[in-house]
Amino acid sequence: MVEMQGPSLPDPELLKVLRTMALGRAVDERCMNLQRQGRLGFYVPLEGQEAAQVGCGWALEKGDWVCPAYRELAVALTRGVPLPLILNQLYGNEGDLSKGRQMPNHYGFRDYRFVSASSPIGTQIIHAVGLAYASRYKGEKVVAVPFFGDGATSSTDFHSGMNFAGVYKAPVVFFCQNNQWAISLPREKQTLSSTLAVKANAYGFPGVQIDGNDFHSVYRAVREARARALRGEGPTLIEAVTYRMGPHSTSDDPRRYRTPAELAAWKSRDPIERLKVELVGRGVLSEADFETMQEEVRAEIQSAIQEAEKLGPPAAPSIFDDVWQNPPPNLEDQRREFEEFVKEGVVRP
Ligand SMILES: Cc1ncc(C[n+]2csc(CCOP(=O)(O)OP(=O)(O)O)c2C)c(N)n1
Ligand SMILES: [Mg+2]
Repeated sequence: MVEMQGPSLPDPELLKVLRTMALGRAVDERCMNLQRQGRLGFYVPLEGQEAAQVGCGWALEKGDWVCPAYRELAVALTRGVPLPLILNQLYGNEGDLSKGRQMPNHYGFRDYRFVSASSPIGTQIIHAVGLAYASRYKGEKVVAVPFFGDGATSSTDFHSGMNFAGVYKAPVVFFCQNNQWAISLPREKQTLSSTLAVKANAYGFPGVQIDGNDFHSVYRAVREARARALRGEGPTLIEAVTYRMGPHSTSDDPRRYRTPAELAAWKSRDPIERLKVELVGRGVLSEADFETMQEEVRAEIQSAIQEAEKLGPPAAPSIFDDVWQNPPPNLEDQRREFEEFVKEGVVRP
């Protein structure tokens, strides 16, 4: 594992990093509870992966493409996606850009080059490779970053994407969060490879394994991979070693497949605590300052939730939108018929 020492950014910026990580964690806690209360249908937590997600997001530039899986909420926050927009998608309300048609967590934010989340494992990897190849063809100085897990390294799309990007030197930063589990399947049973990073050797470009719970290591590794890609030297695979502290999603119970001792061992390597302790140690932040930061973050979330819950569902006839640029006559007929039903009160507006 590559060890990188010392702060990567000036302290005022590290405070913003810590706040973003704390925001990600607090959104997670609230959303898990909202789902248990029946106010959200489903949620995918990221707890434990804050340094990996914020570290990678922080190292990217505005024009870079992000191709996430379903767990990358803290990456969206780091890219500057407003929290209310994220919450509106989780609620599937009338403020949701995808008009309630996607599962919670499967958002996309065009203005932030945050591509719609991929649920079929690994598909976003080849999307990113295509985006990177096309961007270079158009002369844009940007990279594309697929985010994927340890489990996704067994997908066919991982191999196709890695091979194509290697051969064509596409400006891709393959960002793998090895969080040790693919739902209930542990990393050891996923592959016999000694590391996931070593898989890059087969495709002829560098693979680097880093401490994914250390913000500085992640930030530096991504900056370096990004610069290399833009110099025309090709892709890099980064394996950020981290841990999924929560369940896979609100639909499973991790106590059925992993031990409390394992969880405790990883909790002692909590990425937020680690950055906080460093900043407190250097006198940049006090414990009281951190508590204030937490309160601010909680208040921000509370007000965004209140706003999201005020919004109703998307207008029912909007199901006819966005599929055809010029809808065929039979669909126009159906829309008119449907609008009549709405007027008569047969279906809700
Ligand atoms: C092609 C495909 N096969 C199976 C699934 C079911 N599935 C959903 S998440 C998941 C595990 C993915 O693990 P990993 O890539 O490590 O990502 P993580 O969830 O740990 O972030 C599986 C098998 C799926 N979504 N798509
Ligand atoms: Mg995993």
